[in-house]
Amino acid sequence: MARRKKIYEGKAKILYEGPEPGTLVQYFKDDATAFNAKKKDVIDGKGVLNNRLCEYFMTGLNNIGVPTHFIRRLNMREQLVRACEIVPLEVIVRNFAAGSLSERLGIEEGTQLPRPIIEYCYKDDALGDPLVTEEHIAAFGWASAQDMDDILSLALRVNDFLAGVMYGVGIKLIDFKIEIGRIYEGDFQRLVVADEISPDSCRLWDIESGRKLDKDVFRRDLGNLSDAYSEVAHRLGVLPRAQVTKPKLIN
Ligand code: AIR
Ligand code: ASP
Repeated sequence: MARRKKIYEGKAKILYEGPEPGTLVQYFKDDATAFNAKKKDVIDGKGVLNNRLCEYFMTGLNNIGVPTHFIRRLNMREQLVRACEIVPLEVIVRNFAAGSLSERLGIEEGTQLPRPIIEYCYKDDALGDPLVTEEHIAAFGWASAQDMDDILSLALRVNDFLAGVMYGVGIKLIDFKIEIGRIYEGDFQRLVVADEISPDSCRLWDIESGRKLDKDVFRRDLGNLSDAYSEVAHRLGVLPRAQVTKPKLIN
């Protein structure tokens, strides 16, 4: 069997050449990293959960008219996506203070923000993905003014969609990160939501208890990460609840 061509390997995913031109296969690994990969572990089943959850969110976005790179899920760990050129920015949307915003501005985690706050980080692992402003983005040509308008509108639509879906299952969307891809169609380019949307890239708190159901469980050693992700998947109906079958006594 011919070995398929690896296009790129990141911390949590691998991209392989797809079956047709303009497509890629996105493979979800079980690896978890945090703090720019200073903390690492392998979490059994994380890749499978993220593949399913990402499929769920991307399909929903496609269905409501928010363009994404997602085509279809192929198997437990892989999905077929459209090849795109990734804009070198991490686009973060925050509804409640947490993480680096709380640290930077001294705002208690969980504080509701007056409006969604959008932040941009320059995607560069060696630099630790530093926060940048639109001045940097324009000056260094990472995205045009028109791109930035489109990116803002995509980010806010994703926020409304995700916050609503999560609210429906008793989860508060604190913040999330997306990446944006460019797809060229003849003389035109289109911006689409790319990479992944999963509990690795969001902060999700149970509304009732405040329990964290996202990667902070791993970052802050708060318990079992795949239990947290499974809880999100079960609530969304992405995975059936495991049948708790007690051993049968045969006598
Ligand atoms: N994020 C940022 N870089 C990688 C990821 N996954 C996500 C975090 C969090 C949001 O962006 O998971 O949901 C904001 O992160 P922070 O650390 O800036 O507070
Ligand atoms: N995934 C990134 C890293 O490995 C950022 C994070 O989630 O903390 O550092």
